[in-house]
Amino acid sequence: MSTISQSSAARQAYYSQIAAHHMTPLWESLHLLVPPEPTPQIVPAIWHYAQLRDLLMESGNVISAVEAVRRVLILENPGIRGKSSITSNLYAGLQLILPGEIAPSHRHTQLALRFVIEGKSAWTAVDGERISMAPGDYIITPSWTWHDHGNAKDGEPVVWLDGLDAPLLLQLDACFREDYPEAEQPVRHTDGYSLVRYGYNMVPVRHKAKKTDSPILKYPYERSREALYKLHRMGELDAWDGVKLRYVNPATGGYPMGTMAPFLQLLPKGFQGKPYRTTESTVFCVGEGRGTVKIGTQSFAFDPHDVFAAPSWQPVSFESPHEDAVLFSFSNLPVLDAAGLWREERQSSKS
Ligand code: GTQ
Repeated sequence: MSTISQSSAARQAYYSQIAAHHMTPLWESLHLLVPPEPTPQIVPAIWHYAQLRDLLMESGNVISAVEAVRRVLILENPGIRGKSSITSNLYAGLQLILPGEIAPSHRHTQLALRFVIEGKSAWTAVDGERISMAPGDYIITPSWTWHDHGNAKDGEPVVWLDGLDAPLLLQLDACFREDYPEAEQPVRHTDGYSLVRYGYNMVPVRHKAKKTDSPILKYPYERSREALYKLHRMGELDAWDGVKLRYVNPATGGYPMGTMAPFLQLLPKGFQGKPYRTTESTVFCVGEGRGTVKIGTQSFAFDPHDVFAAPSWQPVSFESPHEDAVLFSFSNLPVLDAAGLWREERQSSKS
């Protein structure tokens, strides 16, 4: 057999010929298409809330909630600016709602989570339930449910972190949206309804579990935090995670949302975590406390309400030398899990 090796000029001529037919040679990009391990374009990044808060508040003078529909500053990963993405397939933004404002009702196939950062006077209405928001609460807006947000006239500015699967759904060409004819949807249930029905290890007798989307719409911070602290007092401490729990759909035991998995973890004072890496892309938001996170080769000091992003397969480790820290996080784990693509490596030595 003879080996064929054309000059590069001849090859380029050939590539131009096939390009005219919308074709391209795999052999020029095989290494990119089928890499030996993940090659995320996103980079480890942190947004320091203390540095951003004034700018975020200023957005309240720039535009009203009604005109904006959602007054949100999108956190864009520096590795992929212009894509409205904090990781390859997750969206995150800081939403501000001022006293007396309504963010009008709509629904979309993208599902959203909220992690409340500051202020207590706002609510979100989801699927007929009016849900009050307090710092640290994790709130779900399931796919295709009407939702509008409001804030009391005599309230205070309220800020929360939005997490959406928007980049993934855009990639899948599966995005739909509808606007509700009124600013607010009718409220059928008061605050806490879904939590009472599903949050006590019982479910309504005729309940049929949906595969995705938890029937609990709000997981109050008090309860989630209490679980971590109680476990810690009972001696629980993982060398990588501290005390970490994942939020659950109580009716299935599975993820509370189809595409995003949320977590809460306690890093007790003095914690020096070992490094781990997973194929998840993860967004963290600091609920309380201070510490340091190492992501890949970068080290970031974090303070309350900071948001940071960890790319797939880069080692992550935490330290909280001076005080307890509580971190909320969400990742694309359910998608990886469904496709059998989740991998994890827990390194046994300190970084
Ligand atoms: O609150 O419905 O950050 O539709 C982006 C899109 C929030 C919302 C965002 C949205 C919302």
